[in-house]
Amino acid sequence: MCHKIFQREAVLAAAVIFCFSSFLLCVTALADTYTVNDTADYNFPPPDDRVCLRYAIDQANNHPGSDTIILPAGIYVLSATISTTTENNNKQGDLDILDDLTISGAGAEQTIVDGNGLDRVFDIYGDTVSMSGMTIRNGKAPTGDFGGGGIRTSNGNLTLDKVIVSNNRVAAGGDANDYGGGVGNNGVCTIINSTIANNEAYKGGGLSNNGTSIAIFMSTVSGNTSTGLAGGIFGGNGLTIVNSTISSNSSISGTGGIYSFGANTIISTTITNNSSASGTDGYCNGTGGTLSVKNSIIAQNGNVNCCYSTGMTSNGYNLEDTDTCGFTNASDLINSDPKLLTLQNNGGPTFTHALQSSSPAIDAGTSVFMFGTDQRGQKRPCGAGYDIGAYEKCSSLLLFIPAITGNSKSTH
Ligand SMILES: [Ca+2]
Ligand SMILES: [Ca+2]
Ligand SMILES: [Ca+2]
Repeated sequence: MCHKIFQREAVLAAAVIFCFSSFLLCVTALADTYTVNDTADYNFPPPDDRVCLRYAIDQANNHPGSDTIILPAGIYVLSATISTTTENNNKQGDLDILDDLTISGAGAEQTIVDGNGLDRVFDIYGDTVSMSGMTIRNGKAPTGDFGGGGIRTSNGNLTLDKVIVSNNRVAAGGDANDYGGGVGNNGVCTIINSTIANNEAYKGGGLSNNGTSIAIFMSTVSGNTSTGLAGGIFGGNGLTIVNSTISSNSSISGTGGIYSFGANTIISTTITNNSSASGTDGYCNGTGGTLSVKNSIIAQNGNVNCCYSTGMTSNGYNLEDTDTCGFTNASDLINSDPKLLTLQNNGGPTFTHALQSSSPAIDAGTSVFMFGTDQRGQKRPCGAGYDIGAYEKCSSLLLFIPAITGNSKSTH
C-alpha cells in the first residue's frame, strides 16, 4: 500500500515538474471537451442543461485554444433564423467555427449534420480544424459568397476523416466565386477515407481549391455536377490524389472530372465515367497546370479522357482505354479496357470500382514507392503484383482456400 501511495505521489510530482517545464503542453491539456446532447438548433443559449451543436461551437469559440466536440448519433438540422447570409459569428445560418477545433461524430451513417437548405453547413475560420465520423448534407451557400455549399474554409488547415459530404450546393448564379459545392477550400484541406458525392456548384461541383492545396487519400469523389468549370474537382493551385476514385462527375461547360492549373500529383487512383457536355470528360490541365501520374487508371470518361498542352508526366504503370493522356512510359497501357465493375460498396468506408478478373490492370502496377493498401484498406499486393488504380483485386480462389480446408477437416 505504502509503495502504491509513493508511486502515486511520484507520478503527481513528475506531472507538476512536467507542467512547470512545459507550459505549452499544460495549456494544451486544459482543452475543453463539449458533448452535444440535443439535436435541436438554438441561436440563443439552450434551456436547462441542453447542449446543442451551435452552443457547443459557441463555447469552443469563446474558450481559447483547441477544443473537442463530441457529436453523438443523431440528425442535427440547422434551423437558426437567417436574416443575413454574411453572418459569421455562429448566431445564424451556417455554423461558424472561429477557433481550432475537433468535431468527433459517431460515424458517417450515424451522425448527420443537415443544412436544411438554409445556408452552407460549416464556415471555418480556425487555423486547425478536424472533423471525423459524420455526414454533412443539404447545405446551400448563397451565390457570390465565395462558395462552399457544405463547408467553406478560410486560410487554415481542415482535415476530414471518414466524413460524407453529400447533396450540398452553391446557389446557381454563375458568379466566378460560386465554387466548391461540397467543400470550398481556401487553405490546406486533407481528406481521408471520405466521400464527396452529389454536390453542385458553378465551379468545382464536389471540391474547389482556391487556397494552397487539397490532398485526397483513400476517398471517393462521385456524382458531383457543375455548370461551369470542373464537375468533380477544381484543383486550383495544386492537388494530390492517392488511392482514390473520381467517378461519375459531370459538367455542362467545363471538365467533367478534374480541372486544375496548379501542380498536381495522382497516384494509384481510378478516374472513370466522368462526362462533360462540351469539354474534356476526365482530367484537364489548365494553363500552366502540370500532372505527375503513376499507377492510375484514366478510362471510359465520355469521349475524351484527358486534355493538356504541356505538363503531362507519366511516371509509369498507368492505363487508358484510348490515347489522350500522354501515357508514353514503356510500362503504361494505352488503348486498353480496364474492365471496371460499377461503383459500389466493395468493403472499406468508401465506394470503389472493382476490377473484373480479366482486367489488364491486375498485377500490372508498380511496387516502387507504393502504399501498403488499396483505397479500401485491402493489403497490397495481392497475387503476383500491385494492381493499377485504386482497387486491388484479390483472387476469390485464394480467399476460398481456408474455408475449403476447414470443411474438409471437419468431415474427417
Ligand atoms: Ca477554443
Ligand atoms: Ca458564416
Ligand atoms: Ca495484384
